[in-house]
Amino acid sequence: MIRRGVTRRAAVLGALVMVGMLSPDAALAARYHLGLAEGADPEAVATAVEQVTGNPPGRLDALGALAVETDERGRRELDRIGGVAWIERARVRRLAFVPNDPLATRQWYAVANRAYDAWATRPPLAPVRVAVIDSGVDLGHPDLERRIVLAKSFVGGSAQDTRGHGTIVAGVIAAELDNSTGIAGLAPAAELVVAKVVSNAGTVAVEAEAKAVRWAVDSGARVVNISLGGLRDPRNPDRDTYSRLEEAAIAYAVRRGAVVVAAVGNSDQAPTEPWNFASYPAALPHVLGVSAIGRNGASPPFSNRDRVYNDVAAPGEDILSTFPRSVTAERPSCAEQGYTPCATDDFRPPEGTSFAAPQVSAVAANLLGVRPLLRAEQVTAVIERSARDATSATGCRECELGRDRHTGWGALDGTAAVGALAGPLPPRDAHEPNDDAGGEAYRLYFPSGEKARFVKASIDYWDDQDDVYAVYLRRRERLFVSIVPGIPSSVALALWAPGTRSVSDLARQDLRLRVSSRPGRRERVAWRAVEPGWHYVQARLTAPSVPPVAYRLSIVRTR
Ligand SMILES: [Ca+2]
Ligand SMILES: [Ca+2]
Ligand SMILES: [Ca+2]
Ligand SMILES: [Ca+2]
Repeated sequence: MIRRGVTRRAAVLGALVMVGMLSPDAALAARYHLGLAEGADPEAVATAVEQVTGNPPGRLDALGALAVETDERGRRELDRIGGVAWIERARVRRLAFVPNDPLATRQWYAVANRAYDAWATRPPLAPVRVAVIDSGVDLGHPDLERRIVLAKSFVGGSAQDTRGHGTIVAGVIAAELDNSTGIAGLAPAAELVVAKVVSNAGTVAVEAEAKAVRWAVDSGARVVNISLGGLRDPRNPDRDTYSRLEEAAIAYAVRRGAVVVAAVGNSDQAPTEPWNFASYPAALPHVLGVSAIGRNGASPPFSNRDRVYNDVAAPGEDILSTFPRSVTAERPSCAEQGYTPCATDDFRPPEGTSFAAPQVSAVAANLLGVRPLLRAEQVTAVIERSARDATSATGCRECELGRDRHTGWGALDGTAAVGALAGPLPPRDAHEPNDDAGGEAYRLYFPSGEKARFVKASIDYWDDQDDVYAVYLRRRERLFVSIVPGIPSSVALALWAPGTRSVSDLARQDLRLRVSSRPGRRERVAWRAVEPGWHYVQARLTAPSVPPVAYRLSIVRTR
């Protein structure tokens, strides 16, 4: 269970922001405001303004100003009029969507990640099911009750939350917005699929987690939030908690098109702080790994670092959210019953990567709410690549320019993510997960009489480094494979023999039959089968590329 005990109390933040919007510059005629100089006669100035512009100005007497519509030439004439202290183009301001929930002004994280700025009013979004794989949820909570579509316990009993962790996560994503109650969740159209996997002892069995992920995806979840995990330590296998069962559950979710979001974990579970490796399942391919960022833009020492699996950072301190009412009732003198200001000591205030992850899940749900046909890898790439780079200039002293191990691509930006949908979308890949040989590879069948097959797909250095395709060859059959990346990038091809179990098995590199070696845009391999069977074609991105790399693979089989 990812969770941190802390003592610092939530601070109060001011009102949500306003977004300044300039009226379009292109218009020939525009509206201007003129300030009257001290002692100037408003009547005389108004007459002069009308003479040069041809339009009678409006009088903003109480403000000592006039308003007039004129073109570029009239605008220049206004400069010559005596008695005018200043002239400015009339500005139009628009309120960012401001929820009426009374505790919303204290949700500093919603301001920091620009959760509502994309919209001037409550946005029309398609409903999106979001799974919360956690300690359950306070099912009757007035801010959550109507947002829960399904709830199931995988540890016996009901999915009712008695610990608080899951109710905090659920509130960040989906607390009822604009209901004049409590807080405002960040995903207005999210429907919660609640899976309780934390036992009464506070532990999480991987089996329960794996079953829950599968159930949630089968129940229609398009986003799966996993704010829990196990230690990763590539230098010490005894300590490393990698699980094939967990990997299979994540692969199942990816195959079914779900966006899997997981906390990279906190160092309170690690031997040292800071800890240099993201936890599982964040450290699995295709999972969007989320770290924490502080109010000052720094990377808190508790937030695990990782060169590969830390994808994005979101606020991870003072996360005001919902909390089980049965637990807050133990502090009857506390005013905010059902919310974290009345939580147990462990969660007052909530802190940790556990509560950063649901902010990312909420943005994923919003993106799918705007564009339900987006694929999971597109949602992931949009969130990552629209993040605001964290650097020493933004308050993170240790953060390098560009992607770094503290914050991944940087700080979550909900408004930039939604805005990115207006531009070219990241490439799709309909064959995932296909990250290894054996059963994981995508089998390419050739229609009868066809010699060639073409595949359009994509790879990403951090989330999806390998695509593996299985091709059946009869004895002495020839195979020609070529790959052309859509952008200049380091893509390599390898061909593996039948019986290969894993393309990353260093002990069995003898099974690797061919590696492309031709430098340039197109990589090729050719082979004549010695033995019949399923051969594996591996496409690998061997060096970082900022955008994900789309590619075209052609596979030709001849006698
Ligand atoms: Ca950075
Ligand atoms: Ca791929
Ligand atoms: Ca990842
Ligand atoms: Ca892949």
